[in-house]
Amino acid sequence: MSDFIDIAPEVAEALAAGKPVVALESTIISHGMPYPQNLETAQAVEQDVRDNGAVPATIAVIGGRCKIGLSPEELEYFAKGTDILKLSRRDIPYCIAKKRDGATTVSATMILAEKAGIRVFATGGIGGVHRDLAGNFDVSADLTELGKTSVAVVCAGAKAILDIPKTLEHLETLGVPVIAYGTDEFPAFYSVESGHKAPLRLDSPQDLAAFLKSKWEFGLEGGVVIGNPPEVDKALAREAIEGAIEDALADAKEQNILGRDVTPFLLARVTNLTEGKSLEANIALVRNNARLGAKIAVAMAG
Ligand code: PSU
Ligand code: MN
Repeated sequence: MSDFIDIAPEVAEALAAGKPVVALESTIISHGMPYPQNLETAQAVEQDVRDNGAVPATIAVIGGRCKIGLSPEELEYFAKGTDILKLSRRDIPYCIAKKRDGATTVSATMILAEKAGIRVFATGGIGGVHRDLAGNFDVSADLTELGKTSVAVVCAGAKAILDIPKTLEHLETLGVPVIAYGTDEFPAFYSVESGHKAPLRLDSPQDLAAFLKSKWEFGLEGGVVIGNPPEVDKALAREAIEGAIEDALADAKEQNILGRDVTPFLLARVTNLTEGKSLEANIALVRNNARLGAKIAVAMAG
């Protein structure tokens, strides 16, 4: 294993024994949710993975060391941190060289999961093509990573703040399979429906596991997006959230928020505008994805 990576003992043992492991990201904790909800969510998500038969491996960089699996103390340290870098692929070497703390986004988590031998990763929603693409040229590094790194990302679709059809088009160009789980529609993060059909549909963790094995055993490298709709009673109606999203986007433009700051700004602003309702939905969907991720990892190990 690489000199830059520390694998937690429990994770290393599970991997060596071919037991199911699910990777979890850390940007959700440091930049996606406020304290203390971020810590409570990170702990609950790990428990959800365990309850469904897999070992959780939360991924982050601490003091320049890439950690696959965090101790309870490390998780708490991370959730309380105020000087944590947000890492996509481009930022990893800086964080290592400067011995900084860094939270891994979907792209960075996929890279580290693949290096550790973890194939299934659960998160909230992937990044994608931002709205007003012509005005800002903002396309998440998550998409490029999905095009080349062989990890399945279980998510509630792409974040609702994005341009969903353009995100789906870009994933098609990159050769990334996008599968809706148990539904025809690509989910829209807070909401069950996006108004856009997913290119593929599968209905069981076993079918998803068979799909992943076929892709990778055939030598087709790259990621897979598994769009898991949020639970109906915990999801928000699209019409209910769209107003808050549009207001948050207008605020970001007015305050000239750019680059890596855009997504954390929008998520926090939407939470504010919905008086916490969007945060509640976000927590529920991350947990829902962790449960499905564990079931897929179990099916792959079987
Ligand atoms: N899912 C959530 N909350 C988040 C994210 C995902 O529920 O904060 C993070 C992921 O780390 C994802 C990132 O990679 O948002 C996208 O950031 P950007 O748009 O800057 O690429
Ligand atoms: Mn961006």
